[in-house]
Amino acid sequence: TPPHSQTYSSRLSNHTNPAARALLQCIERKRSNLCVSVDVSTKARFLEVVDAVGPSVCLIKTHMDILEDFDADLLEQLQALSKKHDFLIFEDRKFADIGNTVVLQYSKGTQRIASWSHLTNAHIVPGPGIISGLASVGLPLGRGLLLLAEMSSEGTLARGEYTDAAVRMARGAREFVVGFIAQRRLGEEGEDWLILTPGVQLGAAGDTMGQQYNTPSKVVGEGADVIIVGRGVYAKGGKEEVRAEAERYRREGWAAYEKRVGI
Ligand code: 5BU
Repeated sequence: TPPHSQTYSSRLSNHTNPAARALLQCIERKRSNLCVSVDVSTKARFLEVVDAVGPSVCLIKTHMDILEDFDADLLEQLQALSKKHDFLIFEDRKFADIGNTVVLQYSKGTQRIASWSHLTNAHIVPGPGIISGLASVGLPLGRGLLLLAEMSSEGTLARGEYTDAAVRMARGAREFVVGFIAQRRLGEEGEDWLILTPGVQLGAAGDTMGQQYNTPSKVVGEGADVIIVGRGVYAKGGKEEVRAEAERYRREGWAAYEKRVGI
């Protein structure tokens, strides 16, 4: 059976990367294939949203470079919440430089991304050197990488042959590359890649800057293993509303998964 019709737990045996395995296990434990993208710019709001959605998610996606008051304490508190609520962390940094530079960006600077982020992602534009660079930092720490094979935005150039090239590049680094950011299942039948899909919202077609939305049931039906929802969850307002929205997306995403695998 292709990964598309397998349960998350049965797919564990297809994965050796520790971050991929931890994610699959967390998904099953919490019955959640929801990742919330917390794109807010203050520490107080960031921690409020993470604490509110924590019980409903398997993964928190960050853009740590948009925090105005970023500090070491924020990372400590995020890691404490990750233990309290049982979720993994994915820094959506979209690395895009030569190997030597991404090594520095991933391991050093003020954020030391590799030290706290279980998953991160990279563009394939530079060629395979970007993967070997990131792997030299991430593999010893048990981290995993997602390649950007497709994007959700209108007019994206990441399609067709570009997407195929991303899959080929991933095959050359199977230990570290655990899957793709994509809008649908990628790879051949015998391959098991984790597919994480942004551009998900209920009741909106897009925003004013090119974002395009699909529903959880649509993208999970197309092969998404994890749905990534940002404003659909946190734009609603206070902590209780945010908590309720996250739970609504968790239920939708899980129901779509059960339908896909037929359980
Ligand atoms: P939204 O509020 O649900 O639209 O946020 C989507 C998030 O996913 C946001 O952090 C984007 O940077 C991210 N994203 C995306 O929207 N589309 C893509 O193709 C990729 C990332 Br890759």
